[in-house]
Amino acid sequence: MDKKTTQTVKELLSKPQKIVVIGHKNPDGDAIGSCLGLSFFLKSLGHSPTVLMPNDFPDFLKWMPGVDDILIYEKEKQKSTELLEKTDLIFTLDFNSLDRVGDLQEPLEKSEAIFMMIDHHQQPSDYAVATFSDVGMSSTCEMVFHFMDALDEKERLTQEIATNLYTGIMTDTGSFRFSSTTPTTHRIIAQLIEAGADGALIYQNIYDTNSPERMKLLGVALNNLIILPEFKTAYITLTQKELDDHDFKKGDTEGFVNYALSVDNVVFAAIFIENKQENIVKMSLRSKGDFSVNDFARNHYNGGGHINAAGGKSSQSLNKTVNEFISILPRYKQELNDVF
Ligand SMILES: [Mn+2]
Repeated sequence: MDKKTTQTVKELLSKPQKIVVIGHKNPDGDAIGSCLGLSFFLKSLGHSPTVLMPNDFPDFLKWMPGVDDILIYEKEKQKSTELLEKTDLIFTLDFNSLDRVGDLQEPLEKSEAIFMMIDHHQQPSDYAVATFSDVGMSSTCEMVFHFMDALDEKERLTQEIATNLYTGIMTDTGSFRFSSTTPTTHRIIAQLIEAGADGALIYQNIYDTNSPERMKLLGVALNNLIILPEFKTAYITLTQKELDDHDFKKGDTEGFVNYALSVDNVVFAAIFIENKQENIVKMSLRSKGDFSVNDFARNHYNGGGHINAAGGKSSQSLNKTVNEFISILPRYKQELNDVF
């Protein structure tokens, strides 16, 4: 965090403030961890923070320290709106633009509070009085650590803060394996462990929580895996019936696409999931190296994301969507074969 932003933050926090800390819609480990970690820190400085999320989040995050005090906008609109009306400061964490908070966007835009952003996504909007944005960071949780450090308050690190920040860094780095994981990330992790974060327990709480139905659905997905060696591409399909047969819950297919990408010599992977309720096919796309699934999703599927991870959707049937996908691949043959 640069000197000017640090100075602005120090001034804003120089007297006790009412603060709302907000994460993005469909909050993940980094959004929840950074908001809770920051909130504990702000409380220790004498402020009155509340963590507010646009909507609910998966059960595997519901053990995190402080999680019971999170206010969920979708469930408590009135209370959330009143809170936003009387707050002094709003911290927005792990997102780059106010359209990432769903229905919470309107009350946020109406708010007269002072905004501060901490985030690691590209192209931050400029709504905040103080913006700490760095796309080189592994996670917003790592940035909350830097934020505490910049304010010379690192000694306020508690086990609660450390556990929250560790969780977000672990989940956003794919357990410390993505290229965004730097020596600094590991140095911070070391300090979080020293402050009481239990890495083995955190991993268990997050990843060893599969329902038997989800594991069987993964079996179906892997059985449906198709490899197209010519295009170094692999894809998975799941029909609505297959989901229904396995008591599908939101989030159950999270990460399935990565199995397709883990096949030797595959650099581009997709999963196509039929959604009869919305009458669409949802897809997740993953890639290795410099093949941009962000561009692919933007060009063909009304979506987008990051260079190696993106999403999109199609209003055609599952079969048509897959056939179309296969028909597009020859255009990318050279590019796909040039990866590595
Ligand atoms: Mn993040």
